[in-house]
Amino acid sequence: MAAKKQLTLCLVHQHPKILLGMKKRGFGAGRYNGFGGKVEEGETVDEAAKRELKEESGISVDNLERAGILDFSWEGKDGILEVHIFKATEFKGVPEESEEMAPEWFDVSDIPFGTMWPDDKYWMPLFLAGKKFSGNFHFGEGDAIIEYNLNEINN
Ligand code: 6U4
Repeated sequence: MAAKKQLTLCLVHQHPKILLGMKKRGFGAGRYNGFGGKVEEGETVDEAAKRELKEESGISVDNLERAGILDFSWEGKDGILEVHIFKATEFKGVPEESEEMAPEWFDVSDIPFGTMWPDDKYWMPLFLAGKKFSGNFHFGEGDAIIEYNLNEINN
């Protein structure tokens, strides 16, 4: 079985607003996304999510809610990204631009799906509704979705 790499993704949701960031460099540059990155050795997924949120947006959170786990894979490429998606509703500090991300608030009715990962529009409604989910997306040329599964998790 292909190795899985664990990543975090954290979105702040203060209804009707959601905090996203324009990724300035690295994987997914040019797209709006939540804040996150690789889980490092010796830290838990939750710790990684809080650290990445702080590093990339300048804000701190005490509590993170687990929202979903999605596996991403690419046609012709080895390896799977296991992305742990978290929701924060309260935070400390002021969102600030970092070397990696430029934070920006959006109304939930105006989320820039055209400039985001193509999977986001599938799971965002579940995320915004406070539902938990799991699934996987398989991408082809130009990160087009070839196949996906998405399930709501009850309880
Ligand atoms: P570093 O090591 O910081 O240079 P970088 O290449 O910038 O790494 P990384 O690995 O830190 O990126 O983080 C990638 C981020 O993109 C994580 O928060 C997970 C997220 N991500 C990856 N694939 C995604 C996808 N298909 N949909 C989505 N987020 C995705 O919404």
